[in-house]
Amino acid sequence: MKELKRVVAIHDISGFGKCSLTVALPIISAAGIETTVLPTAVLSTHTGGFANFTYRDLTEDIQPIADHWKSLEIKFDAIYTGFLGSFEQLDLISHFFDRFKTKDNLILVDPVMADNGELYKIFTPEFAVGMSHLCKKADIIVPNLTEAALLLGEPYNPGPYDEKYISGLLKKLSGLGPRQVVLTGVFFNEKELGAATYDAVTGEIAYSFENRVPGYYHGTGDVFGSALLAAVMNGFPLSEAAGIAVRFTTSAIRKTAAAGTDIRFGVNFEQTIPELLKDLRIQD
Ligand code: PXL
Repeated sequence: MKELKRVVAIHDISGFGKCSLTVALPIISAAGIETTVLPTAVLSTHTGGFANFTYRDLTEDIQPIADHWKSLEIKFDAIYTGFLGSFEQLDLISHFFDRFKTKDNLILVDPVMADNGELYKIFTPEFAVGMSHLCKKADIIVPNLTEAALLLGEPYNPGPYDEKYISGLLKKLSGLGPRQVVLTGVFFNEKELGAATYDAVTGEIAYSFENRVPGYYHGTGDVFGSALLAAVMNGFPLSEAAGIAVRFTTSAIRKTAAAGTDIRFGVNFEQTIPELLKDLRIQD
């Protein structure tokens, strides 16, 4: 039996709509990794397309929760952050990193704040600048193309892209601080969509693509990030982990598209978990 690793996932709970913690917790746990959660906010649904969602900001709970864990001497093999509930949480999470970082553990920051060229409604340009500071403390960051532009203070490019543009972005993003960068939403033509990875120490750049499924499906960034972390924690090199996460996310999208589900309801990752476990060689 392999040693049981422990991740802390720091995202919101959107009760309905399958994103953030309702995606990270099942995927990472299914991959054989203990998952502690630190909720940043509680919403009735995610903010992407539903009117009148409820929003309870949990900023005030973060420090006491961290203090309690510290008093219990709890340690994490990885810290995985996503959607943060307020501007103040950027500083609180930065402090959390300082307290819980060890020489062996991994910080993965998904700078969740924007997609399709636009910031999510609840965030401001100042939040994007704050997020670029938080990324300095990460070992791996997982921005999409919109988030990458915001982190770098550059205009958004809707694509299609070429290798020169993508490798330039990867290197600049790593220049913010993280050794490894995974860029999602990369495409060189209209048929394929995937991710690019960069490791600043080895200099390796790699790409993983699958056939594009038309349409925009909600929560796919969180499905991708959770599967990526699950693969990294199971010992896969970053480029292979990205391939596993691209396959898993695309397969979940395909099932959702075939069922004709409302795109706001999230993707069918649940019935795709057996495929992920095969890819991770947890299940034959
Ligand atoms: O999937 C990213 C995400 C997470 N959490 C909340 C969101 C979104 C994207 O819109 O609204 C609350």
